[in-house]
Amino acid sequence: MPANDGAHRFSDRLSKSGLDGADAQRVYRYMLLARAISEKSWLLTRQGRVLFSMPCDGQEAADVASAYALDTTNDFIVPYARSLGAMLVKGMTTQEVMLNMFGKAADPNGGGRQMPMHWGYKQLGIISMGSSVGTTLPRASGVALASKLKGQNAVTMVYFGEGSASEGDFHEGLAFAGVHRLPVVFFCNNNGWATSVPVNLQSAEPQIAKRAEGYGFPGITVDGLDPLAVYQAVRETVARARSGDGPSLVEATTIRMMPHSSSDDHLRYRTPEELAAERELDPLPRFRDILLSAELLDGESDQALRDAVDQEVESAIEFADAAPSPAPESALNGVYAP
Ligand SMILES: Cc1ncc(C[n+]2csc(CCOP(=O)(O)OP(=O)(O)O)c2C)c(N)n1
Repeated sequence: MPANDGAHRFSDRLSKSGLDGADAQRVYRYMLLARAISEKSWLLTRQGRVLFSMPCDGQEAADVASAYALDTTNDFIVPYARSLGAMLVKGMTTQEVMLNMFGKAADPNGGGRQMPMHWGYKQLGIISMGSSVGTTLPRASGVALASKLKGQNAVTMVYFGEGSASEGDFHEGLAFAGVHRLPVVFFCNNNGWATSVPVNLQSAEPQIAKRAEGYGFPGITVDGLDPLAVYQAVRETVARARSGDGPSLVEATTIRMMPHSSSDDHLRYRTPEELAAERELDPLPRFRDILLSAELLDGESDQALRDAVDQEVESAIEFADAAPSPAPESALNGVYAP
């Protein structure tokens, strides 16, 4: 086998996906950053310094690569709590993420009033999420309808898990988008779990993408651990939405390497063996190996990148920890009309 065989095979895959080498490096950096923030946020909850976190470990490839397929300045994202990678691609800075984690006044997601990892950043086109899972789907269809009526040529991407797909809101959101051929991409992270409920107890048909047919538009299942596959699939659905051909449902099969949230202990319903086996599928080392064999990364540049990402997260934590809390008299702002 020629020494650079890996590089050739990768450049084929890259050109099929529509990304170039510099894009692949950027996607990798976003994935590293999402992982570092997720891991450090978990530690902050253990130290009692932040209230809550919902780790995205295992979903970085899906979230980063899907958002990378959007026009980040014009399109809308309706996130859910595990969409951290997509938030970073859409332009939220590490400092802003940490202001949210610490509930500080300058948090653009809610000025300290939202729960940690409950995203919503108007200036970036990130529509405020809600804790009630599934309610984001009809709202995303509403955002897509508004953007269509306004002639904004924007695509709306909504993120949710397979558990949310069992809620009535899923049906309403998809039915409305299908009838009105709205420019929306429904992006389901199927990590196999809704808190402690496995997908087979949630749905007799675990392949969520199949449901799209019932609403009159395409549904595809893609390997959510492979950022190139995700990008390629989502790019097509985004183009379809933008050209007026209507919605799509993308199901990315992912893994959940950590508990559901900082309030959960997954060892009460999963075995250590199962978790260890899942960890072997971690999308980060897998993508790193591909970049190494494609010569888009070497041991030294990888270490430098990881150190820089670590440093970025550490200094954002220091910054957010020291930032002012919201003024007590502002507690009811945005809750009741003045
Ligand atoms: C309507 C509603 N029911 C229950 C909950 C509690 N809850 C929060 S997240 C979640 C599971 C969501 O599972 P899924 O959609 O698969 O996403 P995942 O967390 O696995 O990424 C549940 C039951 C909630 N927030 N809202």
